[in-house]
Amino acid sequence: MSEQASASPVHIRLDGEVLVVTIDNPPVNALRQAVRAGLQEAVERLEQDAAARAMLIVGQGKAFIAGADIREFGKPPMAPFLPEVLNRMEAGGKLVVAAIHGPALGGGLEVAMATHYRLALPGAKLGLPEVNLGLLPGAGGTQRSPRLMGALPAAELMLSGKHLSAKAALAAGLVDKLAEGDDPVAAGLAYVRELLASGTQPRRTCDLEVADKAAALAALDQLAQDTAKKTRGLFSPAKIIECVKAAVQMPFAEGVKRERELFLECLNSPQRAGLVHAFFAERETAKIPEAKAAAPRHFAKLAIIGGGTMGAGITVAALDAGLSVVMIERDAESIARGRKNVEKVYDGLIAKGRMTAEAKAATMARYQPSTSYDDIKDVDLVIEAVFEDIEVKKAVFKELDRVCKPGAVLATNTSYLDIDAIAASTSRPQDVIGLHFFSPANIMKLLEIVVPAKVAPDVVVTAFELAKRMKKVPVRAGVCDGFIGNRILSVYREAANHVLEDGASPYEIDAAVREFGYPMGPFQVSDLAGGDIGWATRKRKAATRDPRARYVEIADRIAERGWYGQKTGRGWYLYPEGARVGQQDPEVLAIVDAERKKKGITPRAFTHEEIMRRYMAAMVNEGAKVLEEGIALRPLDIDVTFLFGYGFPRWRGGPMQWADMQGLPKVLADIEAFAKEDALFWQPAPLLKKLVAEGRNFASLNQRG
Ligand code: T1G
Ligand code: NAD
Repeated sequence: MSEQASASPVHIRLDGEVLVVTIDNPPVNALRQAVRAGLQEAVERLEQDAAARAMLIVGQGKAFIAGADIREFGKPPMAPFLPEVLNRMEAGGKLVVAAIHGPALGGGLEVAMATHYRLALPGAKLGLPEVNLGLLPGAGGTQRSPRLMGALPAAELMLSGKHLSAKAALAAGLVDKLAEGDDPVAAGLAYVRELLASGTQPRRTCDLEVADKAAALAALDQLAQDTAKKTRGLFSPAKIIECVKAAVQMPFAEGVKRERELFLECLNSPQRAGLVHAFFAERETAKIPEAKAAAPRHFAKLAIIGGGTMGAGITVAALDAGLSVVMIERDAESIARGRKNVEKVYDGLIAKGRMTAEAKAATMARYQPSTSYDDIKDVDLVIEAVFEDIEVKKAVFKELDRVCKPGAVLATNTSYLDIDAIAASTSRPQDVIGLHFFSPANIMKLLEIVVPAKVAPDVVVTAFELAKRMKKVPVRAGVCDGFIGNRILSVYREAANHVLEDGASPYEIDAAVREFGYPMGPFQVSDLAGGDIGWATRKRKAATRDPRARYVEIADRIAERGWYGQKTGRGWYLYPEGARVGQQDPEVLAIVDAERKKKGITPRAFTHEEIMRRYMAAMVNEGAKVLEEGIALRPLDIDVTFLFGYGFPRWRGGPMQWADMQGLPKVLADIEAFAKEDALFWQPAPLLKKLVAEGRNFASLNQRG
């Protein structure tokens, strides 16, 4: 293979007159220090080796180069620095070519754009997704991409974080030629020799000019306004546009200097830490203890029991994953409604031009409606989504136990009920597991996989495999009331109720939560999901509620009036003529005042900051209890749950990451201060106190075993 010692993640060898440089840093050829050093060495070799007339860069494995090594961010920077290596490579007198057969992302595409010619194979994916990490391309990407693609297309590529296919990259001007196959070395060498044979000289991207500067600047100004609205609260998007403006207005050398300044601002922004944490956290949740102990069971045919809101959404997610589904409902009328709920999704896609009638027909061919459990004798996996009533669910699981084949996985989509009790209603508790989808189940990425006491490890692993097939983000959860998400939700929701009764209006609280970065506040969410669901939960819990605990009845007063939210035209807000955005309701404020008077509470003012300190303190404190009880494996599992299931602002990384960035002593101090008002509600989690006492943080519990 290489003349160069293979210890290096960069292999350099002369193939005739072409220096072939292979980036070999599994799993995705990230540009860690040794890769940058290897690349620099290759550039020097090209300059000095007379036998080398050109250089070809390729990636080993599935990727070309997936960018900078994200794990290096936040650590002391190490030379050589990518911008300098690329400027030297581009400036050289000999041809440099990149052959791209997989992901060329961020710094990876910056390497390619600094070469003189680019070839793309069918598997190529080109993009500058740094915005997803709170960053911007920091190795010349914001200056070279506008010169190759035009200012606006380049800015849009960087703001979207999207990946372009080989064909789209050719059309966009990012690559010069397409080739077939998946061997970048062979295709690359042929292309280099073609260029050499035609006497082609180096073409330096830095020398290119952005066309029609005035129009470009005007378009960027408009884009800046639109982006500010769309990316509320995000730091790096505006910086990206500023960089592209520099590419239009400044010579290359000055433009990259401006890029570096803005890159460092992004690097030092807390958003980068939050978004990088989210990037790795969502890739860690599937790493569960059971994965080492078992392999998934085979599954191709599913049964979904119940065709309501969740049953239909889960059916669509399964059909979209290429699986076959038998939907079971109680009677002919219900199954007809169930089928309609499924078809409604696809008809919506067809109406938007995102699906063809033929594709719908092919998908629905894998759907079988039924009212007879005998039709599911041969299914591999069942997901129950019937009424949230333990007796109804137990009856269904008894039926499943009677008809399903041995080894079939039996799952329940319950939101709160005791899965150990449901499992115990069968003769095969080892095959029973919780699969808690979120509404709408075909859209929401989160899947809480709830592990009861008697489940077999291969059933847990099968559930994670299903999540992967459905492109869901799985989180392993233990059995308790509400598992990870709904349990923590009920506590910070209660904290919001306390603030409501003590003086803040529901609209102020929602505004504070939106200002924090959420798309909606808790009262808007209640109106969206339906106030009747929360009411049913409160009534179910009434029997076991601690009589000493503070209980705010305002939500009950609203629900008693049948004001459930959007589905009834009013809830906490008014929704005239089916409006989706609510209007403040003076009658609600009157109800709030009346309840305060009943309790003799004199309302006081709350700042947004204080509202959020209580909201987040309740969330983090309950999160710590969920951790110490082993309901969640790691703090990152809680973070991913709230990022993908509860609208937590991604740039804050999740509640536990947020707490670390605040400093746990500060969060604990808040809880202890609030406990002076209500010691029963605000009981600091022992784990939180322990971490503070030991000077540690939640991140220390995320470390791989
Ligand atoms: N750095 C470090 N680790 C990375 C990585 C990276 N850039 N990309 C992926 N990994 C790890 C990941 O954590 C996982 O590890 C394994 O690789 C497989 O990833 C200077 C500043 C390439 C499309 O944003 O989008 O360049 O869990 O599970 O689904 O301007 O990974 O196995 O231990 O995601 O096949 C810009 C990020 C960086 C691309 C492959 N680049 N990566 O997807 O596998 S900033 C990115 C991806 C930058 C410059 C700037 C995807 C992928 P583990 P995976 P996949
Ligand atoms: P739903 O009322 O919309 O649908 C339930 C369906 O189950 C109905 O169509 C009903 O006909 C059917 N059904 C009832 N008994 C049956 C039986 N014995 N056999 C076959 N079908 C039967 O309810 P939903 O909102 O879809 O909730 C279903 C489950 O999902 C509940 O456990 C709920 O807690 C849970 N869940 C709901 C949400 C949500 O946001 N709606 C989110 C996560 C989980």
